[in-house]
Amino acid sequence: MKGEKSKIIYVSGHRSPDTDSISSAIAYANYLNKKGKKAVAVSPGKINPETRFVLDYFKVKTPQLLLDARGKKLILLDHNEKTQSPKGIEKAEIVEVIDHHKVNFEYESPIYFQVEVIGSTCSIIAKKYLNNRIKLTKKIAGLLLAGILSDTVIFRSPTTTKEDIEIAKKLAKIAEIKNLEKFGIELKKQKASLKGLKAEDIIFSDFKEYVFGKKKVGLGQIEVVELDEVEQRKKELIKQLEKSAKNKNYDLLLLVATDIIKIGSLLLFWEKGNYIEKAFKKKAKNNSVYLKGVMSRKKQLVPPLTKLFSNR
Ligand SMILES: [Mn+2]
Repeated sequence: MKGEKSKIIYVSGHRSPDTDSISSAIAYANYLNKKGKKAVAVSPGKINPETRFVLDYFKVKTPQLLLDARGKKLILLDHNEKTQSPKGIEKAEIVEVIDHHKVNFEYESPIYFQVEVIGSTCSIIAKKYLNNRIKLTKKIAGLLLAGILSDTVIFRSPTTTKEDIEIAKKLAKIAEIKNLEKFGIELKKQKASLKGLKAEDIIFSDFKEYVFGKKKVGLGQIEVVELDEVEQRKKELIKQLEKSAKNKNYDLLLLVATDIIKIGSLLLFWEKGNYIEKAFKKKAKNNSVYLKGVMSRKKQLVPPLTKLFSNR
């Protein structure tokens, strides 16, 4: 490695990047720059329509793609499971992790590792600015605010904490966003339409993979303002889940369609065993089940599955 270039720290969120991942990466790279460190925000995949809207809204440049992390120095944000990291992570140097998900991380040397029980990674990054009195520009405040609203589903998700709301209010002042609910719905609507999207794109647009013992589980989530479009394409989506599960060797593959207005989720799935009914203690029909009040993958969907598979 030649001199200066190898010292750059790449700040990256998870694959199938969402607004929390992209916004926190841009804001944290900027924070490190302010502290005199060479850091640059990257995206390990295509920017989704919601994040595109946010970047355009606050006139922020799209981070460059990082498709191969091999040999690079990395800070991981908004995830800590290697299956969700940029490709090539096994051959990268990880220097820090900042996250708000369950921990499933191992590394050969000590690193900075910060996980908080909070609604978004953007909330953690915003606190760093506020606590260290680093000036928040309108752009950075706007990005961080969007990340909080997106991840907490405009404070509706059970992952939302008092702190998230307090921080969001401070950021909104700086970002000059007067109506958080209105801005949040506008942002959430960007991803909501399934028109023109292939079943496969719908399943994998916001997708996370988990390994529970020997079981491989994939969980895609979409947020909608009504479930009609999903209901209409149910058969097609389940067929695709089966196809993808067999191709990619999943024991359980799920698409969770979350209605952010009614607050509940329709689960469509393909499974090798009878997992869903057991995990959620609810009768399923034709590879689908509706769970009232459920909207958080990390707090309401992953824990019952983790429990089920660890009891086997
Ligand atoms: Mn997040």
